[in-house]
Amino acid sequence: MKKYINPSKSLWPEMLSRPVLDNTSLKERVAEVLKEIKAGGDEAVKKYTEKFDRVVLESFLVTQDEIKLAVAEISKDLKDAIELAAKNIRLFHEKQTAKVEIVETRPGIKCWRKSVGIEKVGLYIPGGSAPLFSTILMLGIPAQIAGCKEILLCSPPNKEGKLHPAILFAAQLVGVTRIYKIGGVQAIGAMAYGTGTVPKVYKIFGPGNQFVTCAKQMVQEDGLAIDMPAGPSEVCVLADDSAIPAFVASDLLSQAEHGADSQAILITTAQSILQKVEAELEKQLALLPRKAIAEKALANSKLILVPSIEEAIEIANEYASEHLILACENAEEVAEKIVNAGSIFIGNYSPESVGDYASGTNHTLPTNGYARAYSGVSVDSFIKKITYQKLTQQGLQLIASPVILMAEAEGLRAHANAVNIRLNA
Ligand code: HSO
Ligand code: ZN
Repeated sequence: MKKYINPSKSLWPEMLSRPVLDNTSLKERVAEVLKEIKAGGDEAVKKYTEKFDRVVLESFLVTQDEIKLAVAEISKDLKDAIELAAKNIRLFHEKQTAKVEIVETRPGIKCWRKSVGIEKVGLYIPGGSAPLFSTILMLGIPAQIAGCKEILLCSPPNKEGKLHPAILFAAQLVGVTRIYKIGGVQAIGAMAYGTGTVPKVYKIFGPGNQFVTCAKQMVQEDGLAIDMPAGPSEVCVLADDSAIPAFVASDLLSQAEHGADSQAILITTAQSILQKVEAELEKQLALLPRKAIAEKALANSKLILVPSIEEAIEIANEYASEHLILACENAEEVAEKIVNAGSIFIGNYSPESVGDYASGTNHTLPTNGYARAYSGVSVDSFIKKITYQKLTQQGLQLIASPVILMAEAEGLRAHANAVNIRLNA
């Protein structure tokens, strides 16, 4: 890990830079696959599933029998854990719905706004080295609360043509309506354009590798909505001398084990913490099954020593981390001073892992500095809000003259007429 001791402000941009990915060579290949899926539908999906996932599938749709089998396959303990996590996530997200309020702006002029679930949404869940079934809870539960009617899920099949049983269990638990064994760019293309077996959706959610992310950006150009621009996962820990070095190191490593391009940043006001965390990192890293991945991620990571907590806060706001852990005195007060972060973990007993799985908050969060302007996924991400107005004849009389005046001033006579014609009727 690169170390910065009392870095001057001119060093901050380099110090807080994220690993940059070059996707220019990727774009052409992704565009080619998307084009084929759009034109060829299921046949093209089949071709690319064979090419990339190395399996020939007769049907991509997961059957009820397959789901039953998978549910029977996973242990009771894991099922209970997933159910408990789902319950907490549901409790937290249920409070995100707003009730309709009618505002009478003038007598006889009523306005209101209603949330309506996006009818058809698609969730993408990567396969690969770690099947993150927890993400199904994070996307499926808010989709269900929002009232989305069709919730599709795509995930790449393994070489036996199967999905991980925990993926199927989580999907049926949160009310996913159809599950497909389709991965990568093919999955994004199938959900974006529709095929014989996959209906077209209006918004696509979920993490993925560079190819999937690139495909999501491309279908967005074609008019589809996506959850947010995704990048490698990251954590920032802000620690003073009240932090516990072993805890801090464990948090940095839990981020690092996600992927070689993950980033973990420690900002501390205490020299001794910096040294002890470094020693702990070495100790804990050696014991990790995903050591090789975590080691690579640590190479992109930074240890920063600053003279004051105020400066640490300023740097944390500048970095705008996806996850921010506050392991310091008066952590709740410090949290009040944070304006840029995806999700904040307050105090020594709030590791990122709890938010990743089961505290109740959502783990689909803005990366790559997007936390300056974007929020994580919530029920809001699955709804659009329709506004309404209803005027009585008297209500219309009340605002007729300002509307007519403004319309005339904009040179829009037909607008003025639409009011006048009613007044004179
Ligand atoms: N930290 C990841 C989410 C995750 N962690 C899933 C474990 N499983 C991105 O926020
Ligand atoms: Zn995680």
